[in-house]
Amino acid sequence: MSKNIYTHCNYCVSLCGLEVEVDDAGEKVIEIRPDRENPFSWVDFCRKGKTAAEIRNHPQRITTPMRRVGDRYVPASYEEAIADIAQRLNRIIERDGADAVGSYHGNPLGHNFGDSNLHAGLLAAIGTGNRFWVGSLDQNSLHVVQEEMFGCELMSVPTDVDDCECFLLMGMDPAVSRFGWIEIIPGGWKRVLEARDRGADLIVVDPRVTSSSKEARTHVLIEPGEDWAFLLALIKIIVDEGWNREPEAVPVNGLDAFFELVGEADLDDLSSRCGVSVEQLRDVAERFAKARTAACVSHTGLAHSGTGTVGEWLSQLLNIITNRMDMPGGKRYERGYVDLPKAWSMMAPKSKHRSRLRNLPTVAGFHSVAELADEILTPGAGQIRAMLICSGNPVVSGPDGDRLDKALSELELLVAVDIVQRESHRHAHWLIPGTHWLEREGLHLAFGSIMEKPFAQYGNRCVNPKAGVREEWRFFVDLALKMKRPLFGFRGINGVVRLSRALAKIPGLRKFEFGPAWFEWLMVAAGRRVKLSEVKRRPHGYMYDNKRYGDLARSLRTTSKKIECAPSILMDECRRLLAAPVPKMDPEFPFCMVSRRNRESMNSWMNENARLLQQQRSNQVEMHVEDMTDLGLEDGDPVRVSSPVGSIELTVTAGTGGRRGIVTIPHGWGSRIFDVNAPGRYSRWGENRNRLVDGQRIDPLSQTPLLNMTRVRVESLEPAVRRAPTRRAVGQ
Ligand SMILES: Nc1nc2c(c(=O)[nH]1)N[C@H]1C(S)=C(S)[C@@H](COP(=O)(O)OP(=O)(O)OC[C@H]3O[C@@H](n4cnc5c(=O)[nH]c(N)nc54)[C@H](O)[C@@H]3O)O[C@H]1N2
Ligand SMILES: Nc1nc2c(c(=O)[nH]1)N[C@H]1C(S)=C(S)[C@@H](COP(=O)(O)OP(=O)(O)OC[C@H]3O[C@@H](n4cnc5c(=O)[nH]c(N)nc54)[C@H](O)[C@@H]3O)O[C@H]1N2
Ligand code: SF4
Ligand SMILES: [Mo]
Repeated sequence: MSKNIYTHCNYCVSLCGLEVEVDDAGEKVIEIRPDRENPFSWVDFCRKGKTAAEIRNHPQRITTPMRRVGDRYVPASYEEAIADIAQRLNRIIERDGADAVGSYHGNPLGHNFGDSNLHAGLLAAIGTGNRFWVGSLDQNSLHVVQEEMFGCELMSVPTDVDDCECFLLMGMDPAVSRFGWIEIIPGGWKRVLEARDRGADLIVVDPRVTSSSKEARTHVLIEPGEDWAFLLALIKIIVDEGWNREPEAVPVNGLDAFFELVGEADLDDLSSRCGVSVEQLRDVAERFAKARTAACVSHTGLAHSGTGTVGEWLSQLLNIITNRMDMPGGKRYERGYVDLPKAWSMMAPKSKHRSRLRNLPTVAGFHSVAELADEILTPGAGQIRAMLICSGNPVVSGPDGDRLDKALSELELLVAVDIVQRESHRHAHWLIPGTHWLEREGLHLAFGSIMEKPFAQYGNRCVNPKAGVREEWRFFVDLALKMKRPLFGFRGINGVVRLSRALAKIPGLRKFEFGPAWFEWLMVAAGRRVKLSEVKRRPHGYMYDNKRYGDLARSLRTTSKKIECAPSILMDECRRLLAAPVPKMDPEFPFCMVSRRNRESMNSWMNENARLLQQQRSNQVEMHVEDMTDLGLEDGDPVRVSSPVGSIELTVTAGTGGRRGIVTIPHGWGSRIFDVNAPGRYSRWGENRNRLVDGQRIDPLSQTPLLNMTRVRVESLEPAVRRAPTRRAVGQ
């Protein structure tokens, strides 16, 4: 017998509603289907969601804590693991201070509020300022801009897709990656295409031809890294022509100072920087400004380009000066059902911590992965000696992985919490099992406030965790208790946790045990918009209100209570870019390497699933066909791609077009998965292109490494060293 459980997929922020058929015992997933009764979020359903149980049943899955003994791992109990880790961490803290314990967490942790909240509680208990996170490889530019303009790092304005009549999509490929970023727009791309079919204008700005750009009315083939110049040019044209409009829904400060800066810019200069003719700039500016409704949307293509923070700021300003902010069909703020700024200030408290070596501040409470290797490798007071890596793979997803790998190998203690042992965990002294979202339940309290509609869905547990595996949050809490350091740094809280655990042993009181449910109950009640019981009562999801406009003005957290249009750090950086000479081509490294995603893999962690077949062809170097001809290359030829920091070998293929001089290699490949039961045995797919990325080059404001702007050389491999294209490597 089987039963259906309704939940949502947790791989990407499309959060597709799912109908999961499981056996009666709750042990086995029989089939995963889209939940067509979900009123909002199932239409993106893809094979990653369909095959989710395969990751849960991964043959290399870690199902018990594993301790490294020599070159092998031996199983241990949680009690042994926690006692040993607590003792070693306390010893390091007593000897070298709390900053000697570092932490990195990756993307999947952010998909579970309970785990990420109590992970934050553990870090506060440890008291370290050396916190690193995936945001520095992803959305930091948005956090910087939101903090400066709205007064809160997480106050995001999703795109109001259904009413939009002119989309200007920059640095995103939603046909592949779906529409989400720090905006959750389930079915977003399909809804953009529907709007286009009803007559909406669709402009895509990307240096490559993509599945998304092929659907656009206009594809702007921009010079990578120059989106800021493109946006400033559009703004200049709009202001000069008088097409700008007073923002109706939001109070603003500093527009005059910003317009002064716009006046300093020269249109021809901006046009040559971004490689877009003045004629095309005028055309796009006019279409955007004159459309009844419009939205400029910028995503990771900008964030990874070195100038993404200024680009993101100008993208918000383009929306503001054309009256698209918190207006129908523009960008709309959804307050959600909890007070996110308050929750965020608890999870990522404003930190005055500065990095020891480069003296950089934190962004959203965390330092940049670009600094991590140096902070581990450089001796001196404050050197990181122990690391906790939770659901992340920074050796592959971040820059200069070889150096980070070396750094991780020199730690006194490395603890990895993950489903499997990947590249970043290979030197781990302890491997702690992670759970799969099919095995967890919970309401993501932060997602409601970046959702494009007032929608909430409780994630129901579909199957039991693998025997003996504890949810991550339990490990974080247990570790803080064992270390005798107060969770969240709140004195007395550990006693409350213990008391609740003792009470939970009494029949009928189990549900009162301390855990994520406490936060769900408290924060939803404090938000006073929905009742938790009502959300839980609707397993297909709950559209709890109608869309409304005007909340942004009421929610701004700047001192002036207005949107700050001319923050000094952004004005200064923009002026610096304007004054800087146009970057020259380096004859030794004449190509610019950018990234793209694959429909059927998820960053570095799904390219081993044999059922997701497309990936087997995808880890190739894509080049413009004319560039290939110049180098005497043919489709399928093996090539070496080198940058100043490394080189990799792959086969080449003719891309679909786009700007000449661009080399595209998807990220996320080349991560080994180790077999914890067979020392040294691993499997690996493809090559890690981020080995070519220099960790020293960062966007100065967001501290995001230039994952997209790597200067590379491409050489044909001599027939003597030709080898079969990398498919699957299995090693000892
Ligand atoms: N060149 C280039 N590099 C990029 C990008 C790019 O576009 N180009 N994109 C960047 C972006 S946007 C991101 S978000 C980062 C991602 O960077 P990371 O988050 O560091 O890396 P992931 O590849 O997502 O690795 C996630 C890890 O979490 C584990 N995991 C999955 N689910 C769970 C779970 O439920 N519990 C636990 N404990 N572990 C789990 C997986 O096994 C995997 O090891 O990569 C960045 N790197
Ligand atoms: N299938 C799948 N879906 C995913 C993910 C995945 O790994 N696989 N990852 C998820 C995550 S964590 C994230 S953050 C989102 C990211 O989602 P998106 O932000 O849409 O990321 P990409 O699909 O990599 O698209 C980035 C685009 O930017 C372009 N680009 C590169 N450099 C520049 C530049 O300088 N300027 C401009 N204008 N464009 C540039 C690239 O050519 C590429 O087409 O996707 C999510 N969805
Ligand atoms: S991975 Fe696929 S099924 Fe899962 S949320 Fe994203 S689009 Fe939906
Ligand atoms: Mo991401």
